[in-house]
Amino acid sequence: MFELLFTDSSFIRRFMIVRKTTNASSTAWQKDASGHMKRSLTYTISISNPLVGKLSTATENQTLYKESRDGQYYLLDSEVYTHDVPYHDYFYTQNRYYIISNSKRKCRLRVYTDVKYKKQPWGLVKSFITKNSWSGIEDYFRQLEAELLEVEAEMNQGGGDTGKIGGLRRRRRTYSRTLPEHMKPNKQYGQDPEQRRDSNMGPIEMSSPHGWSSTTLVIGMSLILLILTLMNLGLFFKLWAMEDVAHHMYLSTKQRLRERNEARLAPDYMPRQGPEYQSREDAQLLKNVLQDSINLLEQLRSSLLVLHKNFAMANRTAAPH
Ligand code: HC3
Repeated sequence: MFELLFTDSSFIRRFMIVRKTTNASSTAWQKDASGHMKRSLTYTISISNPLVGKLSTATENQTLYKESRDGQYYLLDSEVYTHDVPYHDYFYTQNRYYIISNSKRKCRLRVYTDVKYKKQPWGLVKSFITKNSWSGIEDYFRQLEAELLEVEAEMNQGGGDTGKIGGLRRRRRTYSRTLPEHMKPNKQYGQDPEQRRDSNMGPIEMSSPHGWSSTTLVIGMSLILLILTLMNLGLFFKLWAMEDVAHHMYLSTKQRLRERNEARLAPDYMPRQGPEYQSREDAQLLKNVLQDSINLLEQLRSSLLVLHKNFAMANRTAAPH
């Protein structure tokens, strides 16, 4: 297994062709000062995610720990840096490969993967990176698993030459695989990964680090969004009503002004109001207009405060925990 995955084997070359990985080159395994073996690879990966460019160069630094025992167990860490994807300067991927020999002809491979952050991005960006990285990583390891199973089938048929594909059909077998917490199968599919695979249930149910399934999260967020929408609708009607009030105010002020002008232009035989009375009436009119404006502004202020609160709530909901 170590040779298949971590040397220039015909398996890994074939796998690179399947993954449309090109321009691969690697340094030789070399012991470092602390006694671990190191090598680094560079290659160009092709990406099927429509949100990302089609190609990206990548550097992979691999460390084979000195605690490894040839033919018995291997502990290997690899850090993968993808250079030409969005937000590439924020993250890298850490893979830990564990190979343990079960018997002379059998071994178990475990892979642990984590998306590591070099600097902390804004909440939404972080969830975008995590989501898209995980889907690419999952896709890669599913394919690696399928190819390894194919090689195993070839070997069991007596071929033993891991370099040839030989037109074999994939044989399904029971196998176990340890998924990281956030990828563990949902109970409704049963605990056996094979069962889930055969039931052809579509995408695997993911759960958050807090143990909530993605469905629960989606339902929760939809509810919050619904409440926010209702609150915004309320706000919309309130503003509408305010516009109505403003219109009435405008009409009544206009009416009052018209009445006052009519009174001024009234014929001489009609009793006239003295200048003192008129200025008192003007002041009263102005006072009314000012009071109405103050009321309107206060209503506007409270509505804007509600809107501000809604935005803050929406931001908190959108940011991942
Ligand atoms: C999915 C991935 C590119 C492929 C990387 C591979 C599968 C390459 C071969 C290595 O042996 C294993 C490996 C580890 C990490 C994988 C990368 C993680 C993230 C990257 C995506 C294309 C990045 C998309 C994230 C985005 C959209 C924010 O840029």
